[in-house]
Amino acid sequence: MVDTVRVSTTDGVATVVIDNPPVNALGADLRRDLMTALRDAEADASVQVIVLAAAGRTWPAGADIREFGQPPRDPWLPEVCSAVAACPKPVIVAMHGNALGGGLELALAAHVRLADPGTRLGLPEVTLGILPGAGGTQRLPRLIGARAALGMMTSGLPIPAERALELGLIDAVTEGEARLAAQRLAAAHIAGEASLPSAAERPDHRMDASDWLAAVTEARKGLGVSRLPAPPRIIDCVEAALLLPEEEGFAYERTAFEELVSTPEAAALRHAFLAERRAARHPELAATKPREIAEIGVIGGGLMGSGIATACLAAGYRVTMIERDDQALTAGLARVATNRDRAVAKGQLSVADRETEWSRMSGATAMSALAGADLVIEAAFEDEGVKTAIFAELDGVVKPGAVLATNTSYLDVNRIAAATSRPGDVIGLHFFSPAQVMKLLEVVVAERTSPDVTATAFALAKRLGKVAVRAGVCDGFIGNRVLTAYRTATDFLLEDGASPYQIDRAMVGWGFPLGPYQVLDMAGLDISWARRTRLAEHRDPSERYVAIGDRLCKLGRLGQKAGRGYYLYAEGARTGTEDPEVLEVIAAERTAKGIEPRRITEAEIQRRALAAMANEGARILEEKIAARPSDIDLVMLTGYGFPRWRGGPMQMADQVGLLELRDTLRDYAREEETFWRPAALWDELIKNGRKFADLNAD
Ligand code: T1G
Repeated sequence: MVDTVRVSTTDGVATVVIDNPPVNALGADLRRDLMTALRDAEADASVQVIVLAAAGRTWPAGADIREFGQPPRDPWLPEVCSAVAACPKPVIVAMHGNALGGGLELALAAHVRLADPGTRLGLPEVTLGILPGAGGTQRLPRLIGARAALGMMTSGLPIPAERALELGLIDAVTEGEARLAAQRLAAAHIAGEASLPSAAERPDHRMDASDWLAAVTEARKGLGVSRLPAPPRIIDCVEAALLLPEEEGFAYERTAFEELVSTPEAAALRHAFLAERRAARHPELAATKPREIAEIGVIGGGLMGSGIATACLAAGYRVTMIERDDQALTAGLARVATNRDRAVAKGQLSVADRETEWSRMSGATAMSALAGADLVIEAAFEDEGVKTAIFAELDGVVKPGAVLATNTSYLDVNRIAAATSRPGDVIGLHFFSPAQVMKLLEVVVAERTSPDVTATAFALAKRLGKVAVRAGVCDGFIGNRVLTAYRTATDFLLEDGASPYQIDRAMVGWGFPLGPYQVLDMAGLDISWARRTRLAEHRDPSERYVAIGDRLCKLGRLGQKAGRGYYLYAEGARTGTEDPEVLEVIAAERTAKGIEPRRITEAEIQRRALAAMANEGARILEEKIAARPSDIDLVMLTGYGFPRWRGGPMQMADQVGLLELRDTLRDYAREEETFWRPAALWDELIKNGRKFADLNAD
């Protein structure tokens, strides 16, 4: 058994160092070792003060998320925190890195809190669908007031050490390492040269009950109708911290925590957290060293190219933009400049840093300017001929070992790679617009892509602050394939009797920020029309095809940009109004197909949407386009607005139940066999009593 705690005692000071990499998560073994160390220090007559510190890159970043959903193991974290608070000898905690969740709650139980200058402190439990369950909802408001405490706990956002000091959450931001400062303070206290802050000296905000209750009322009003169960319960716990005796307040918090930790929302949010970290793990990459990237070339200065260039520039790379002529280049560079000016306006970038950064940005109209690039990202017109010509030219320009990436959103990366003499250096990097904002990056690995090129793509994504998901080569990779299935299902419903407005309301009610037809209007109906047209020759004539979207495009109803699509848009409006003309087009399509419209419920819309997405996900897994179900979920959560607190289509399929969903698909397949036929994977999992989650091998 590896000891997770090291103790050393000098001149009456016991220093207890937590050492449980990578983030000192407060798992069961660490909690046990911490209790033992605390009790030993209490019992040791030579110890007068206890310093609690952590090794590695951070103070405990929370409870161990991987333990949730499993039977809890003694000692529970609240018990450890209570032991710290009840310790008869002063406990000084020395924080650094990320003092989050249970880690901050452990510090809240101590008598004195010191933090390194770069420390971030927070209670992010709400982002996991739960609440601080180790005394945070009781101790934090007493220390910093209910209003500030509620802000921290309902937002889940961390604050810097300096702000924590202002609030009274910590006693000092140390000069240099907090552990050394804590040991010095302990020694001075023992020598009678310094007094430790005492509980009596601290404000107890329970004294101002009216302000506390006002803060609770404000927080409740501010919440409105919360889709998530945790925020209102956090507010209830803070209210209880004032109104109930201490022990009852802690018990109330524990009950609320246990309610929340077993909710489907909490399971989904934990799933999303672990999925993000799992996505970068692929066995063949484990021992693969990424190539060094310093100079990046971006071909194309349009919306995508300028967004990609912005993201690379902001991440510290030297960036050269290539455009076909001076006019286009000037426009492309101006787009990047505007993007960075926005960052300055938002306070994300100082004017001085903006100037320094811009010195790393250049442009050219000749591909030869990329001779020194370590990576080239092509973001030219979405046409195979255009792209293969660019890659053929690049092949003769860039240095050996340079990585060549295409930002194509659906084209065959194998065919683009074949245009070069170095297919091993070619990969797909599918950014989402706006590329400087959207987190998702589909890393499209072609047949001959070298593993170190794939590793380079993941390393680039991490440096860009993106969530990278590995995809195989196919039309639509992962996200657009699942989106197309979702839209096909809703198009069928349009023909069968639903209106686009009813469908959008149903999907927004289910948790999407926008319904499928609102998204189509925003993106432009012509984009998916072009895809349908491109795939028309491959379409099975026996398959059901809904031509409503094509009809609307032919009427010039291309969406917001045309002032009308599925909705009607007043000049400059981004929110549309329902349009009877669209309903007439749909009615005409039904008549032409002899379809008698039927009543369709919100529940059916939501169920068909989920079934279609999960079934396409199962097909994507069977074809090995995605490595695991949680990668599919991650794509939909980070790139397509799937509600994070539902975890993604594969997580939802597990929660609904594979047997139920498989049988639903079978029922639908009786109407339209090809589209709704359940993938074979459903039967395989059901037969073995497994879920999609069982395929998410870490
Ligand atoms: N539990 C278990 N593993 C964790 C973890 C955690 N709390 N936090 C991180 N990891 C793993 C992560 O999976 C990855 O593993 C590695 O550490 C590096 O993480 C009672 C109940 C701290 C800001 O929500 O926000 O306390 O993939 O890639 O980018 O009230 O990790 O290498 O195997 O994210 O430098 C509350 C969650 C828990 C903080 C560091 N705490 N963590 O970011 O590294 S609930 C949190 C983070 C709780 C109490 C309640 C970040 C980070 P692997 P990483 P990073």
